[in-house]
Amino acid sequence: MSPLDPFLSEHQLLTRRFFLSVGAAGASLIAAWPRTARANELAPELAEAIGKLESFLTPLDKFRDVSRGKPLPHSLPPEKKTEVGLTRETWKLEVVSDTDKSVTRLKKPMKKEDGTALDFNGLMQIAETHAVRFAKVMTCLNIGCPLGTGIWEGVPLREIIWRTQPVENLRRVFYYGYHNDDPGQMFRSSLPIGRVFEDPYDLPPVILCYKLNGQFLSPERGGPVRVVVPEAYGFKSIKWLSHIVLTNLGFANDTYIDGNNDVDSPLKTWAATLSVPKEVAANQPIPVTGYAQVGISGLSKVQVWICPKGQEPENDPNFTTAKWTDATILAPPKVWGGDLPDGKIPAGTQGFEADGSPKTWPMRLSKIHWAALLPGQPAGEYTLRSRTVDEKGQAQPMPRPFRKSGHAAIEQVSLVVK
Ligand SMILES: Nc1nc2c(c(=O)[nH]1)N[C@H]1C(S)=C(S)[C@@H](COP(=O)(O)O)O[C@H]1N2
Ligand SMILES: [Mo]
Repeated sequence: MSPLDPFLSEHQLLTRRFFLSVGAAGASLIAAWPRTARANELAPELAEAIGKLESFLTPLDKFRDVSRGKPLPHSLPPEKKTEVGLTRETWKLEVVSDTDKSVTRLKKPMKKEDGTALDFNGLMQIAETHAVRFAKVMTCLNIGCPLGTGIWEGVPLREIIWRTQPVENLRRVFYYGYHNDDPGQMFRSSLPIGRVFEDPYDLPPVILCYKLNGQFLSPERGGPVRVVVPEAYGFKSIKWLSHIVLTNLGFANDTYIDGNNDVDSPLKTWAATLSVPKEVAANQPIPVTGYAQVGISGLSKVQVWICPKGQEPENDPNFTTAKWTDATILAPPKVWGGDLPDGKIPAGTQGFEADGSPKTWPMRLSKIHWAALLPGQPAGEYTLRSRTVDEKGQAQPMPRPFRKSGHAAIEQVSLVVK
């Protein structure tokens, strides 16, 4: 088998799936297609673009890295990793109260000095009965574009917190990871305790994560153990976790609060293109593909709009009066990618049936793909835009348009028709 084989078969499946799904779901799209296209047939140029799409789950070496620290903790030599607890054999987690500033009482704190810190074996013992898995796209609030989609596995953080037997005066969880023992390098985050104790709106729990796509978490992704907050931007998912501090302080102490960021912002729904021809012949249909991040408000539609350059409607910054047309949201893939062992969605992954098919689609907190074949245009310069409409009918960039709570601006791409 050549290294390309899995890649090709995955794309063929994806393409075939699109052929099958397009008949009913894409009826409105087909109306806009050239007359030569029959209802259950795809224009070859669109089939080709769909065939080249990335997989739903990101291969482990394709995740993008957003790490601070000098040196980067994941780049330390093996001896140093062993020494500072960045291996599964030497990892230790302290869970203590913020004794200086508040009066949170823990009957059983977990501390290195008295030998009660949690180690990896201890975590695995809890995992035997409490492990959870869910799909999530990791997105940096500052960078905007998704860094990768994975199935993250871990133990709910509340399982560890309850073992410390907190008694009262507990309002927030502060947490941080290894930072070269230099306070200036500490990367911190925090959550209200209520979010950790209970999962609102059918969200998965906040976890102490030790596996990604069925394999132990690599140093780059924050191994041995990182926090993963399902609905949050990346900065809440602290890597190389070493300390949890339970506090009665009532405010966020996240590193990301510096830089004017909105640290309480959950993932937004928005779309972007992946392939748009730079130049097309006049009156030839235009194949376009893209992705959408499915935020907390879900996704009902992806829409596209091609506009002659400079002909945008006036006094309508969000283009709400433009002639948007629906793109086709691609059906769930048969092959998920992401280097999953045996290519299978791990058993018991939240949001998936026992046979590995998704319970809902498009899946919330993930990244899905879409395609459209736009009708041909006369020669000229154009701007192509794509946008999402969420399950509540809110079109991008609404309902939360400001940049510092995460990217949601409507993307624009230039296109020349010759
Ligand atoms: N300890 C630590 N955790 C961290 C960071 C960091 O620099 N140090 N970066 C955060 C930011 S800003 C993001 S967006 C995500 C990125 O996760 P990734 O590198 O696995 O893609 O990790 C977060 N966790
Ligand atoms: Mo980030």
